[in-house]
Amino acid sequence: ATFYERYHNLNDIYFWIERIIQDNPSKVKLILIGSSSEKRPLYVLKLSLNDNPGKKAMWIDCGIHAREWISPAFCLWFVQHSLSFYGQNQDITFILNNMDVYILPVLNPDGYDYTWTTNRMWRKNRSVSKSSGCIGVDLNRNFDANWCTEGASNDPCTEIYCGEFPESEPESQAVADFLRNHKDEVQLYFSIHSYSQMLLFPYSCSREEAENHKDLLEMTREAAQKIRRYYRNTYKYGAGSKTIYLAPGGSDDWAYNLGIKYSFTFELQDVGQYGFLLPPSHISKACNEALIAVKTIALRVIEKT
Ligand code: 0X9
Ligand code: ZN
Repeated sequence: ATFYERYHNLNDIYFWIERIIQDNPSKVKLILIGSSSEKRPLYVLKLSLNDNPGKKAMWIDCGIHAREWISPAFCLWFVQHSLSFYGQNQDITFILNNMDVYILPVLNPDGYDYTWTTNRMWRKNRSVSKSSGCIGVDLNRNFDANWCTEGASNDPCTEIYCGEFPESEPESQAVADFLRNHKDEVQLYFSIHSYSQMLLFPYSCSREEAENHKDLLEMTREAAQKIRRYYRNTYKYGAGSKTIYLAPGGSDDWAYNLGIKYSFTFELQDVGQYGFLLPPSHISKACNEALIAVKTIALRVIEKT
């Protein structure tokens, strides 16, 4: 198996980032957007393969939930694919000629490291709640989108703890600050999770329909169809609240309300056989499925704008 067909611990991912920057200095820039609650750096890679003036951008974050290892693996896969196939593959070339890509490979480094050293099933970040002594905020309940209503918990000892206030956590604050500062540039937002094989879009924080619901539905329908056709696998698609469950404070809904009208959460493989413990032998197919979905949607967004 190649490097990209294995899972990597946090240190190896930091080394990988360094190597990617060194080997591709004109194509990839390193941006430090903040640090985690245990003071680890939060690095974003900016892929800019073409200097078209006024180019727009897409954002992809991975690893917001610590135990969803296929997610950081996808971010690495995406970077590798972009750098290897720009100028070779028609779709990725067209996409990168029209968009820069901001990639955050591990949004929750403290939690990710903890799943490698101590508890494989950890989900949240690693900040300590003063009142209870319990550890961790669910970073995908900590954004300012109907924060801490039904589908989140204000009990620090639960897996879906929303935090003390919106953006109370340095990880969610760093992402929110970066996107606020780049909101005129970023047109398309992806957050990568596992598992359950779903292509989701706003809203998850309420049962309301997004203003461009029909567009989003059509884009995810087409992406799911491509996955079925090319990889013989089934992904559900639809608004989060109806397709998975009501869950407020998520990054996708927050980004949508900021004005990023093409905002998606992908749940990658599988549907529960291995769950979060997806074997490394499945990485390649899982990532290629997600890749074709990202490409399909990016092409549609470029077409519309
Ligand atoms: O509950 C979540 O945060 C996501 N599912 S997971 O099993 N990976 O934890 C779904 C997120 C969907 N989007 C929002 N809730 N905003
Ligand atoms: Zn998740």
